[in-house]
Amino acid sequence: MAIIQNQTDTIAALATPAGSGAIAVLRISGKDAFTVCDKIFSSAKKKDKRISEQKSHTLHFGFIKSGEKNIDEVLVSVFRTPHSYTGEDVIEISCHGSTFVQQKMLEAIVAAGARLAQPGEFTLRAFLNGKFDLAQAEAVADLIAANSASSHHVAMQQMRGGFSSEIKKLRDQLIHFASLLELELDFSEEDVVFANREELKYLILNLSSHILSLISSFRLGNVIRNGVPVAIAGKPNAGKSTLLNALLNEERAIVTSIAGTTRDTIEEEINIEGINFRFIDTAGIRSSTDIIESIGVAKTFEKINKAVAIIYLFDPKETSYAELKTIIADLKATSMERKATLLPVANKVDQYDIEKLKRDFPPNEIIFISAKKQINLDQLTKRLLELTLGDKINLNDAIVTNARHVEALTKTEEVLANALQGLNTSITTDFIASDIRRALYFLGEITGEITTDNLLENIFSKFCIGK
Ligand SMILES: Nc1nc2c(ncn2[C@@H]2O[C@H](COP(=O)(O)OP(=O)(O)OP(=O)(O)O)[C@@H](O)[C@H]2O)c(=O)[nH]1
Ligand SMILES: [Mg+2]
Repeated sequence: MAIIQNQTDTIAALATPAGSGAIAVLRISGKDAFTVCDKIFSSAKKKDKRISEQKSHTLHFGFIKSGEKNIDEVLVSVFRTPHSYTGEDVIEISCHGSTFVQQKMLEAIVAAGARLAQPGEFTLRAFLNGKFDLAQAEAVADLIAANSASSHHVAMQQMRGGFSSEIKKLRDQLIHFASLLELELDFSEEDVVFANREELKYLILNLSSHILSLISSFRLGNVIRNGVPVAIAGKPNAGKSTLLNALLNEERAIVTSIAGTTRDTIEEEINIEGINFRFIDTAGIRSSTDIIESIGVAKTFEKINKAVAIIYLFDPKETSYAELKTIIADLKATSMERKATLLPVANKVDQYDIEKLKRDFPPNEIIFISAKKQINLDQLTKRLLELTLGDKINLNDAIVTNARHVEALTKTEEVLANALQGLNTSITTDFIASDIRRALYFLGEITGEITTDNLLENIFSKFCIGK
């Protein structure tokens, strides 16, 4: 609960990543930010210059001292409350990026009266000072972690308040009805009806369908935010490692004609049209007396279990269609707890007559490729994109990327369904009012109208220090 307390302290942290670089930035925020800086800063030109007397959004060149000794030549940026990231007085010191300088700077800042910030404490303060709502604050962390065009796009959208305004709209509509219902409860003796039941039903149906579509967007949102793990599985020698290398365009995994070459799993990320796919090459599935290979095969099943998509690669000369169907049914029954998609892919078609293969294997179920000769790999990646994203990808629609938000939306939808059932069975107003109140509560949790220390602690402790 530490970060929720002591919101009046002045805090400091390194804002750039640990390690050496061209420059590093240290950030100080809080009511004493300027006086802390005054104690350790001396201007290069004007000896009596005081940071606390400078205008907001100005830059000052000088030195940071530890006692009488200069630690480094720096640039100090001044942001006055409320026009700063946190909404408080903020100082940012850009210094040279040596780890030694960074350490000495932090020590000097702490000695001058600031304390070290907790993870996410700057953003927590920004939230508490109304700089943005909770969903926007969470998007800051997503933006920092974004590593693909789509995850960047969605995080930016959320940070700018796109998703929040969607939630706010839903909430505002409910608030109107909630207040009418509360009014009815106040006048319950007189048996008056302020909230038109038919309108309320219509509204709830509308909200529910909207919420359900937001919930279903999480599938895409999760993919965008976390990437898609794709396991490449199959018998030994099917060409799994060759496929990984071909997708990567690099000789990453060892390929030999000896069955059982790959023993440990190998994972590599590949960006396909803005989505990060993490391909996992696995040990070929067979029962083996070799201890190392057996552990490898066990790991293969683990990866199959966790993957969102599984490429089952086979050599059509080695595996008949009948056997393939048994293998797939087995995998689905024993090793795929989550609803993953399994793609059967026939490899080594460079060696075979494709027309004949298409008679033996239904071409609408199977993709025919040659990993070695790089034939039809684009068909495979296109299928993967379709499977994981569905056909309509519109990144400008509100997309839920955060598990916490889905949970709150799911709870909202549950209580709304309850309310609707109540309305249909003419249940008393107080029950309906209580459901609507709970729906408002859950929606409020997303944007932070409703918060608890626990919730805040949970969210902000996942941030990095300095953010
Ligand atoms: N002709 C042909 N040979 C291929 C193709 N793909 C893979 N091979 C060959 O098949 C053999 C096995 O390839 P690997 O990629 O090592 O197979 P693997 O599935 O990773 O095998 P394990 O790691 O033992 O499970 C190698 O000799 C490859 O050159 C292909 O598309 N066409
Ligand atoms: Mg291999």
